[in-house]
Amino acid sequence: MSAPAPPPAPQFVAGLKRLVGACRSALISSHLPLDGDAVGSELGLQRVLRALHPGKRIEVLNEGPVPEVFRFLPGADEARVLAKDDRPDADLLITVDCGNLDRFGALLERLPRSVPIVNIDHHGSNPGYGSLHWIDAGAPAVGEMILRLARALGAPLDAGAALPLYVALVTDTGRFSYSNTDPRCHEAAAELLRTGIDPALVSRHVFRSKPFPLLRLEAEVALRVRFERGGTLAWSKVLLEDYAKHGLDEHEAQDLVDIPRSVRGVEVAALFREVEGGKAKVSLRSETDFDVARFAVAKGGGGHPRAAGFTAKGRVEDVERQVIAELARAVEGA
Ligand SMILES: [Mn+2]
Repeated sequence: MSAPAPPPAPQFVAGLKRLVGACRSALISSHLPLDGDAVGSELGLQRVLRALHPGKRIEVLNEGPVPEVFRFLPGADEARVLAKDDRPDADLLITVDCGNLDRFGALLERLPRSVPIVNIDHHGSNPGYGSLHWIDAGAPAVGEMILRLARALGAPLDAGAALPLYVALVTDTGRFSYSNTDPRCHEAAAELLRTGIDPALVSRHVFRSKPFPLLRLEAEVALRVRFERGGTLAWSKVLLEDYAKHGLDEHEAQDLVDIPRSVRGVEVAALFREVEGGKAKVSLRSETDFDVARFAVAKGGGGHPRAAGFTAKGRVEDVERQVIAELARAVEGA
């Protein structure tokens, strides 16, 4: 049996009401890369708060643009990108789907330290930063939490809010296929669909609108898949030169870890992504009880037990060799 998802704590709801009520200008933000849950939660929350506080400045601002596949969402065109030397005039910051404040480099430096931060997240590794936080590691997506928050705030739920929240839910659950897909997730989906939004339209925009160069990059990543531990540990990599070669923006290439992960027999998958500054980003996925979040947290990253990541210093080939050796040992010992 699965109990209905609990509402946010009354203290959180009261605190949020007080902060939003008292602020002049609020920012809603998430860190890069912006995935469907980040963008969907931002836009859904913006819609909810604007309905409750008409006339108040409530903006979505990120360090990068909303990815092309999510630009069909209402409000996406209005989302701001933090410009160089931009000092946003805001007195409240709400972060969504951000497990770690360290990943908010530039934006935090541009805001006065006195600006209160509200932290709404579902990463178990979230340390609870900010002046007010609501972390529910059992939530399938932050978008699902925003739905419960809207209910607790007494906000109307229209299709304009439901569409981004549905995108959040459908992307973070891998189209209702990952282990975080539970009854409450489908209950939330049902509630969102009742507003009249079209799930087929979402699928077409989000999952069937790939730029052809991305398909070519995915083919290359598939050819680079390597295995260890009898085919149960699989990984691949993306190099900086790949984006230029295929004429792609780095942010267009997400979820590539699903390529090694999708192979029969794979229990733990990794993707190594070369980034600027002599570093590599490592994405980890687990199909078993092996907790990749624990592994990632030990490396300064974070995530969920079955989906986590971290950034490592060094050449991507060196990071790859070292992390695979460590992963193989960790899986062995688990
Ligand atoms: Mn999420």
